[in-house]
Amino acid sequence: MDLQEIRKKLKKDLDKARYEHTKGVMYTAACLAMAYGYPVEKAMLAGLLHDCAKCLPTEEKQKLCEEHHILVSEVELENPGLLHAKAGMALAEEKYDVQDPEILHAIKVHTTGEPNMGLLDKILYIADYIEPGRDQAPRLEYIRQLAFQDLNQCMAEILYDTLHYLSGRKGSIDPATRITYDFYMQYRTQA
Ligand code: DGI
Ligand code: FE
Ligand code: FE
Repeated sequence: MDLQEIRKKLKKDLDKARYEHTKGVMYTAACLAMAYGYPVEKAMLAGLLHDCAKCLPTEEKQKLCEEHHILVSEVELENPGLLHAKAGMALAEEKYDVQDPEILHAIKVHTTGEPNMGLLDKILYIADYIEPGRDQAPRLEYIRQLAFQDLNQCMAEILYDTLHYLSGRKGSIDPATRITYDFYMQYRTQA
């Protein structure tokens, strides 16, 4: 399946806003891939598919994970907003015929991150946060610049702001998000 064919299918799976966000992530991932010497087409594919399961009902996301023998944590069951990452990996493989392990892994960890992420993992995580359609996060201008200067420091700052944001909302924070921050905080230069 080429990018064009995937885009056509995806448009039916996502609502309009999510499809617009998806295009933003795809092109932003392409830019970061250019800046850091990662294959551009692979980055675009990851960006295109990262939220492919986002608009499915919770039960279908759970079913996808079950069928693909993906372990789902308690926190993911209680906060179904988290489940679309793992379910997305399953759907990317099943429906969009993606076999590349780097792409599948980047989709899997795009919401919480994990310690010691690979280059594509970081490109996707950061692109998701900074794509041009985003306008809610604090310090976006700073974080967007950092994205093209230092990926690890950028990860640290995004995770810091994300934990801060999540702690002010109800619902539990996924331990994976904290563990990821604990790893990346060594790259923070500000106190
Ligand atoms: O799918 P997107 O909206 O593009 O972005 P995303 O995959 O980063 O998901 C963001 C959503 O996930 C947002 O509603 C907050 C939620 N989220 C991210 N980290 C955590 C979290 N929710 C909980 N409960 N715990 C987390 O650690
Ligand atoms: Fe997402
Ligand atoms: Fe997203």
